[in-house]
Amino acid sequence: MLKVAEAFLLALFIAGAIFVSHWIGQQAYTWMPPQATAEAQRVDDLFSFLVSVGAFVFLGLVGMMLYSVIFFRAKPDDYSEGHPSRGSTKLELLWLVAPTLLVLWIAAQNINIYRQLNILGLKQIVQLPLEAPADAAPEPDQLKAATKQIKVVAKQWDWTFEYPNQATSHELHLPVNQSTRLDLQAEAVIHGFYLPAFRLKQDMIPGREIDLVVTPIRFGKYRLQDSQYSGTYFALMSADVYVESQEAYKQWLVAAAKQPSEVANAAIAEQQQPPKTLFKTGWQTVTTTAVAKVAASQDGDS
Ligand SMILES: [Cu+2]
Repeated sequence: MLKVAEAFLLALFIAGAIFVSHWIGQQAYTWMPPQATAEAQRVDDLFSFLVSVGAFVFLGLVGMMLYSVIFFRAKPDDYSEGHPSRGSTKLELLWLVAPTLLVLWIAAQNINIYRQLNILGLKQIVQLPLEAPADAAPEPDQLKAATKQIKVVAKQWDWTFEYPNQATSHELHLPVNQSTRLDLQAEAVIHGFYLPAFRLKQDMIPGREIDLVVTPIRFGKYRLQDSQYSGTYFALMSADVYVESQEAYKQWLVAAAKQPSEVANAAIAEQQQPPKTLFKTGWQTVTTTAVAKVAASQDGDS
């Protein structure tokens, strides 16, 4: 009878833990910035899944500890040693198999979401056969034909975006509800393309072109921030990102094509300020790529 009651209590506890950890996983959606891309929805699904799994393991372990403290507490005057339980094959097998299955499940979820995100980084480096077999009907969201391609160049210390109509700008403009392929290129050192609202973060390696497909779904202005320390003016390496209607995007492209690309950016402005130090050391400072280029071109003229 006691065994039945214990089994019932255990089942009740597991059901409760599943319910609570699922609820906590649902809350995880509110911890993130608003989802600005279709990709963000996938990443949030994965994050919510991981939070639920973590919550379930946490509740399970705390539940076991509480159960032991309540039901196996020593009597007030009992100072004897506890029974040294060792060598339980069943327990050791459980402790081996359960976490292994859990980790494999998490890995499978990650690869599944990664495939849907269509980030080519992994394929380029590891050449894993991520493509679905030719005869399999592709899932609608797996085949994201990115019609537009924008070249993103990161250099010390600014972002330059080159658009299909040859316009260049230090702002990233994207049409809403359309997949755009970003061709990420870095000059000189590693930079990181990081947009929290897009839930995308991709390192940019000099000498490598890494594609990133984004499908913005939410109008607005966002902030792109470099996520890899790239030297003196790293903190200033950020850019405005605009998600706008297809019409507005086309109009902006036409206007941008007429605009000469400005050189000035925060790093250059900062670098050109006279040093605010008490003592004039006269020590050389780090020149920004753009200043070096301007200086070189001026030398060429003279
Ligand atoms: Cu950088």
